[in-house]
Amino acid sequence: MQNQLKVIQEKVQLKERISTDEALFLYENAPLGLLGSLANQIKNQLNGKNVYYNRNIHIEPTNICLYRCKFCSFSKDCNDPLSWNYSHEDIIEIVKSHIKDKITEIHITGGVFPKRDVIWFTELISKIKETIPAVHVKAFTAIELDYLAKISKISLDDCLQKLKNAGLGSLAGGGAEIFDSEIRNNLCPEKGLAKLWLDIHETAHNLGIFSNATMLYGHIESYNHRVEHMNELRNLQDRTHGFNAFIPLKFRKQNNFLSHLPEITLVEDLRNYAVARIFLDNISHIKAYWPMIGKETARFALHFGADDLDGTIHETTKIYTLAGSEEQAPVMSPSEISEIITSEGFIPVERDSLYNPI
Ligand code: V47
Ligand code: SF4
Repeated sequence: MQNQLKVIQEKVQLKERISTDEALFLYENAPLGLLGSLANQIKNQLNGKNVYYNRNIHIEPTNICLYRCKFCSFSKDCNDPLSWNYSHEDIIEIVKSHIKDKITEIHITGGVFPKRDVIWFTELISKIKETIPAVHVKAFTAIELDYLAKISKISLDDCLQKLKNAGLGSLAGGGAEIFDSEIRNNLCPEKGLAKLWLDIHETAHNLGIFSNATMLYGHIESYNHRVEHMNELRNLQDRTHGFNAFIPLKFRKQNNFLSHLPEITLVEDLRNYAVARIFLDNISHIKAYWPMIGKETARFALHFGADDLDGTIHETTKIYTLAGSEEQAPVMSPSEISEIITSEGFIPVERDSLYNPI
């Protein structure tokens, strides 16, 4: 075992890629301290002491969703008193209320709504860009896009091109969950096979639209499923170089069909950040998404490979508050984020959505 760890350590030193077997070996056998030190080495090679954040809000146009993923605490039927469904005007009001916060990014994801086509979304994006011309619109999971193209009766290429022309800047990383077909079929059969998610991101990258990649972990999957998932992402990134960041999303258990499962420990979260940083040698940024894991875990993650904390949020997302995150009203000012980063020994860098320093 010591020998295999040494081989991996040498590979990291020489900036060589580790194999899927080696990633699995790290998950199963490497001590936490060693994982942190290897992940830090790679983080330093890629980003130095920089830790990135941005000024952003999330808009969730609706929580009405046709699908019922087992891990989801967000989706509702249209007659549920807890459902919402914003109009363009509602959304533009939200956008206007955050002009004073100097936001540079608006992240838009929501349920798979039965009756909203590409015209509704192109008009929405155009109105947002009229309100704040310089803002970057990062929107849609691949799953939303697939449905949008289908109900609009156009090809995915055409759908993406129309959204890009309206001002779409990049795609959100959600909907990836776990690519293994058995697990995927068990958790979220309506989302289709992994190939669909991967093909949509590849199409977007080929049209010059960057995107993020996620992995939902800590539920019924094995280490091997996580490695296979990240391997698919690494292979696609080799072809397109279109992923900006990888975001591990920790399964939170409240108010969903998997509430009987325990949530995994902080140590497991940190091991996961570290293995991701070591394995995904071609994705520059690993995001510790603080509204989901909480500020304290996000702090720790900075020592296990994460170099991005996402943004200021301004209490605009409900996906994780409904699922039981520590952050029931997520908002951080730029100075609070900077203070966290500085107190952990790193350099805060405000970024735009493509990781250019502002
Ligand atoms: O696909 C849903 C996850 C995703 C739960 O691109 C859950 O910067 C944990 O796309 N426990 C949607 N996770 C969110 C998303 C996202 C979030 C932050 C940043 C970015 C980005 C994208 O949320 C879903 C699913 O994987 N999710 N329910 C839950 N109970
Ligand atoms: Fe709908 Fe997304 Fe929730 Fe699945 S995860 S039920 S697609 S809102």
